[in-house]
Amino acid sequence: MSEKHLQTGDALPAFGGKLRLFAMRFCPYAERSVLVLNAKNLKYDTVFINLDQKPEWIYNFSPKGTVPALEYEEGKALFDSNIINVFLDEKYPDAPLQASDPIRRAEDKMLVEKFASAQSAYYTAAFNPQALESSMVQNYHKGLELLQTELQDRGTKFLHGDEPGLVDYTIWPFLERFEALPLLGKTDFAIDRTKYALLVTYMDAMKQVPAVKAYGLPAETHKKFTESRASGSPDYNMLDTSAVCCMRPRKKKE
Ligand SMILES: N[C@@H](CCC(=O)N[C@@H](CS)C(=O)NCC(=O)O)C(=O)O
Repeated sequence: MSEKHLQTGDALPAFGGKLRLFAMRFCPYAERSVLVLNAKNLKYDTVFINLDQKPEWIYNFSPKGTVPALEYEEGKALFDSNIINVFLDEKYPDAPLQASDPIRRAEDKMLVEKFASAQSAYYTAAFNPQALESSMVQNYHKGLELLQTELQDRGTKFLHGDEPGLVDYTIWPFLERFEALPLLGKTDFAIDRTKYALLVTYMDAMKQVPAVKAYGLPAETHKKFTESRASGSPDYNMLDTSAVCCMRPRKKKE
């Protein structure tokens, strides 16, 4: 998979007949959909786009120009990670990722909703640190405590059960990025291994899930991308090896 991000003026690659996800490599919402596609073992293509110089054609798939968007048939697409993921789970029902109990499904959605204030605290800390307020740090820790309590109450390895489900794949991309905050000097956002022992065990288990292993990134990489974005020039192509793969050392002239 090329990690190069296409930009304004770049042509839309030909449709390959598979599901096609429009994404940005460091976008947590796009990661949600990648994880679900991986968890379901679906065949798909990925097109990464530069969100600062968007290719014109992204609006044919996503009216607001946001990622992720999923082209499920040539020229027909869905946008928004939650809409895409529920669609994928319902369209490809083998190994369902949502709870069969409607109440539990609703509880999972409420958990994601309640966790959202920790997500917004993360965004402020990472990209707009001068606007950070102590209430946001509190909201962040409330979010972590909420997850830990939920894991305790549910008594399962993952929030969904013995295997991860939609609720886990929806929340995980943010937990993955939270670990970059202390590396960026935001020590108030560190996830203390003693206070959050159960949550840390859960995070370690998530890192071993094949869908996550195939796409997740280490905190150090998120730190580097965050720094580039916070400085005003996001380095979208920092993982793109296609540019260097074929550069062979030149033969010395005899
Ligand atoms: N609610 C949307 C949010 C998607 C979103 O905000 N994606 C960001 C990248 S992480 C984006 O596309 N930003 C570009 C823009 O807003 O123009 C979802 O869950 O898919």
